Amino acid sequence: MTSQPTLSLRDKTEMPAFGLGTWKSKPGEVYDAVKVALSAGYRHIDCAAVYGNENEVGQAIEDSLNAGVITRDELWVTSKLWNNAHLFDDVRPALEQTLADLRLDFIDLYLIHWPIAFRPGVGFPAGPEDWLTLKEAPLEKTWEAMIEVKKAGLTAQIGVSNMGPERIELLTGVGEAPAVNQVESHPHLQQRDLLEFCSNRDIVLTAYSPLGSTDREHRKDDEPALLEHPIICEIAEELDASAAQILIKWAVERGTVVIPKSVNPGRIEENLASLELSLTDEQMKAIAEMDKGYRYLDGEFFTKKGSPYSADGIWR
Ligand code: NDP
Ligand code: 1BO
Repeated sequence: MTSQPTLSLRDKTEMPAFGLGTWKSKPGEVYDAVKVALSAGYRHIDCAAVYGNENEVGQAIEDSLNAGVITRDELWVTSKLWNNAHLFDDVRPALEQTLADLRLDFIDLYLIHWPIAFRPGVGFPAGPEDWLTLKEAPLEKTWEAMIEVKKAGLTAQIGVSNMGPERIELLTGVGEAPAVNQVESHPHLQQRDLLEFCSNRDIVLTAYSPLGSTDREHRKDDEPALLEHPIICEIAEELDASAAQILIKWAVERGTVVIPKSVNPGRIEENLASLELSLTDEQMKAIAEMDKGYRYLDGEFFTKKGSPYSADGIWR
């Protein structure tokens, strides 16, 4: 079985550096995907309440635990607080719902999903009245509640997602620095400054959409195809590997956690096998040249007419 690299968190907990993404994995597909992944050797599943599939993910985890495929100690489960539960009193119930869906007593990591707030009960805003500003739902209060759920043992670690240095400093000032920051990262968005900022503060960076998030709705016609990029394809040929495997191994080599999504059994195994590859310094250098600050997820869902948020303001 492929050996699993880990990254050390500030408290010396080892976090598996490779996991399975579950955004857009449909109910009806995600149960099998998680079971196949855990049987193949995956040790980390990335979830979120808003993905609408935690119940099925939980069923697959429970069945895999009961079948002895893995033990709870070997498994890392991340989930995320949705934007409609940022008010202090809403954080714990949101995590309790996630725990019930995942059929777990605790998760390994709970993240604030976005620095964006909606009114309680709103899945996605339909009008201006559905949003809360960060004055109305301050991230510091949300973070205080995250610290409380950690103290209560509902999650072993707490962290953030889609946040930049200004917000990380703000939350750190509340009393505890995030353990992890989960952000988009791949060769076209290498996040070098943010990676350095996080590593100087013992914050692990998790790279989402490492393959370019090709199954998203509302893709732009002109978005770059990472999986077809000539540099990636050339390295893939040199190593007798696939383009996806090069992208995944690159992310691990540069010291990030990476969580490619797949519901296809062959690709689930292929992605895990990327951990066995070795990229040379020249290959790493060639990929380093591909950075162009390109975001596949540019925050457009949160900056529509009536929203108090702006695209530039999200990543601060
Ligand atoms: P990815 O970059 O992981 O791309 C997923 C797409 O790649 C799917 O279409 C998948 O298809 C395809 N794919 C998977 N493996 C291969 C392969 N070996 N060869 C070719 N195609 C492949 O996109 P995501 O945006 O889903 O990001 C990964 C995960 O990161 C998410 O699922 C989620 O868990 C997390 N995330 C977190 C966000 C946040 O705000 N914190 C935002 C976005 C993502 P198929 O399934 O058919 O194999
Ligand atoms: C709204 C998109 C969330 C993906 O994690």
